Amino acid sequence: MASSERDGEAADLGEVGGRRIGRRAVLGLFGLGAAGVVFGAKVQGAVDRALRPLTLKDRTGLSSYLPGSGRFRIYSVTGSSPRRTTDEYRLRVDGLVERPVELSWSQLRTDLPQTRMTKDFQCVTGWRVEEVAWAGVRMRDVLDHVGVKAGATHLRFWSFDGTYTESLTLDQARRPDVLVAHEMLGKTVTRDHGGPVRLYVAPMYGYKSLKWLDRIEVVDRLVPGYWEELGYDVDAWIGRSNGRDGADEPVG
Ligand SMILES: Nc1nc2c(c(=O)[nH]1)N[C@H]1C(S)=C(S)[C@@H](COP(=O)(O)O)O[C@H]1N2
Ligand SMILES: [Mo]
Repeated sequence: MASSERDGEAADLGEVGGRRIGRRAVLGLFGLGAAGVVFGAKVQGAVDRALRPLTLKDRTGLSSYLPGSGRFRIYSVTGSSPRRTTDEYRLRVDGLVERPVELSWSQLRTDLPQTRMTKDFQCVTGWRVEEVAWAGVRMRDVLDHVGVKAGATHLRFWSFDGTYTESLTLDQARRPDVLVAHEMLGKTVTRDHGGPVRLYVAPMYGYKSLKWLDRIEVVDRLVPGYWEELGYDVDAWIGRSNGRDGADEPVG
């Protein structure tokens, strides 16, 4: 329970094309320190409310290093970015399926229907990047490819960072805006952003969008993911979970 192990969405590896600021620094700004981590969502809500005037100001460019600046922060709970080339890459899909597979990069791009969408990305800590271009395969097309067996209820996702995990219900996973993404921001998902293949769960906070996707396991029970074990909501609907954004904001 050391606070350093629970330091928000650590480690923050910095920003793309912007100034680097750690979550610790943001919390420190408001004198919350590790309390923001221990009390999780409630304190985070207070942090976000406190940040709101600053985020508004941010639109004028006066404080572009604060959350809300429209830039991605690069997160990795392991503190590093694992490397896998597109040639080496395999996506394992197994568990309660008719035809377990290991999909290569090219199979993922040619054997399965391809989808593109442009949608926002929002981290539960308050930063948001609007109109991000994504391309990949809908999760439901992956599921149809392998054939889900009766009795299956949930999916588990594993990262090849060896640590991060996530979960979705089958119903959530079958939404048209849940993607096994191989392109982000107009090119192959970069290593720092979780390439070559990551999840993009559009209607939920960023922590559901697991990076460095290694394996999808179809199961018959909920197994909470990495952050969920530390208190984040399993159902991470934007605007409806973790006490943020007001409860009645539309999802999606
Ligand atoms: N493997 C892995 N996936 C992860 C994370 C992580 O630390 N490790 N962080 C999550 C969180 S909290 C967010 S907001 C997004 C951030 O994506 P980015 O690093 O591409 O900005 O990745 C999510 N997926
Ligand atoms: Mo996040």
